Amino acid sequence: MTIVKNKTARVPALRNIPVSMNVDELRQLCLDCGADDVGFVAIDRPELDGDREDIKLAFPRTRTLIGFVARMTPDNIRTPLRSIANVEFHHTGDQVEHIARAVLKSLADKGVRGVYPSMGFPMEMDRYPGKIWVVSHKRVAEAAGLGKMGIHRNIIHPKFGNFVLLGTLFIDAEVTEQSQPIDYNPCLQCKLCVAACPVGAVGMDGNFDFGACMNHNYREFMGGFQNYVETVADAKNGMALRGEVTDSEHSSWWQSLSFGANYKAAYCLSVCPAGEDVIGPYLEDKGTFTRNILKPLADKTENIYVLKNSDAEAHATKRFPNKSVRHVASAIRPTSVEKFLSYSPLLFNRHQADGMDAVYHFRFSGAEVREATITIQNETLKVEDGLLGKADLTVGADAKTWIGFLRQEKNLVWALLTRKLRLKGDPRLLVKFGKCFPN
Ligand code: B12
Ligand code: SF4
Repeated sequence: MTIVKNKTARVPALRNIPVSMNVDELRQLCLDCGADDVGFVAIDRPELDGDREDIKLAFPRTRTLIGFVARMTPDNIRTPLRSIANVEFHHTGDQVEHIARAVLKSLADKGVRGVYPSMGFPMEMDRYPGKIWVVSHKRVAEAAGLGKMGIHRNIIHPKFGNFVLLGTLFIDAEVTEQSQPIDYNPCLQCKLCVAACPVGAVGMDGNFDFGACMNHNYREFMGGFQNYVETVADAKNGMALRGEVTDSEHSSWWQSLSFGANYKAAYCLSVCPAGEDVIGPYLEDKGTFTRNILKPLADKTENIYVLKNSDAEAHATKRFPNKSVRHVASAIRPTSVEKFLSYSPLLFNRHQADGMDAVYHFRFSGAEVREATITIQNETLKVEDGLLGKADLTVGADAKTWIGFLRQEKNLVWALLTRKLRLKGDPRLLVKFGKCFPN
């Protein structure tokens, strides 16, 4: 491999001055290590603005990010038998990390250092709930020209479609030429992903219901685990627990905890026809494609995990009467005012806000002093710093009491009586606000 050394650099392993690597040779190395496609992005590119601080924290010497994809076996992801899909998610995920390690090992021999963050888990759980991932592989992949996010917000590679998992490496060398994003989106706007998602997480307009996906698809991951443990702890005895959790659900948890957490759906990936290698059957006959791929997933009888009175529950009940709705507690519980404000747009159930037009002022005191305005209008929610415009309801709250109330640890009436929570305006607006955040 050609490494163009800076004239003053002497000992590669100890150097402080970046080397520049030949991009074609680096690409070939990544492909030889098992990547199916690869691209290169310099650390100062604007696409990395949201992640640069974490990248630098993980590896301060980072100069270039290598984004790459590993192909999955599409038919494994498409089958209604989800153990078959999950085994492919796990194996390809492991493969992504093996590829990253192999590339770094080779580069180390050439005096180039680097790190790789996990493909998925483990992530930085001391930040949970929050940005637990170190780098957004999707953002890197887009910048590295490996595809674009489709309506379902997964990367669609122009050739392999969305049947890819993504990996990223941070290295301390520059490359002779950077990659650029592709200039079109392979998403066909067919909306099959919208039709397939059992909890309506993928909106027709590209809106993504983060909470709905977390509560169902990620039932056997971190958020659902809290709820499962609390259900076990709250049960009076084993016999009573049988009324809450079925034998099949306990066993599914056991499998997830023993062999790696399993996804409940990922149907958005399963049905996506885009990508040169996979689009054939869809173009040949859309009706047959829909019958063969979408219908078995839609017809499958299975449990769907939703919050009571949520958009996800309304969607599952209306669209999939053959599936059984199971109520669960929210996978995301705010732990601070800061998290309450940053999570509100993600956990907002827009259809519950039908007809609402209200401005809320929040004044937090105590452990966190903060003022914010939340506006709910046209089924959208906006959070802004400070007290803006005229409030329909002003909520003055001790920060810890408010968070305790949201976490169902503190009682609203007690909070009002003790003046830890004060309302100015129509109190019914607080009830309406609560409806937008079922938990
Ligand atoms: C967080 C996360 C999730 C979240 C949010 C999904 C999402 N749309 O981003 C949940 C838990 C719901 C999820 C679900 C899935 N995920 Co996921 N997930 C990630 C993770 C860790 C980061 C995603 C990310 O980049 N977010 C930021 C921006 C770029 O994404 P966005 O779509 O614009 O933002 C949405 C959310 O992230 C959220 N959001 C934005 N900013 C912030 C900030 C905070 C603090 C929080 C909490 C949320 C949040 O709001 C947006 C709209 O809802 C990556 C791994 C990684 N380290 O990159 C895998 C990753 C994106 N997931 C992946 C997969 C495969 C899935 C699933 C199919 C899981 C499965 N196997 O069943 C589903 C698909 C859901 C979907 N349609 O998007 C793959 C995607 C592969 C591909 N071809 O694109 C990735 C890249 C893992 C990998 N290494 O391959 N995932
Ligand atoms: S299923 Fe259709 S609309 Fe959804 S992401 Fe794939 S191509 Fe786009």
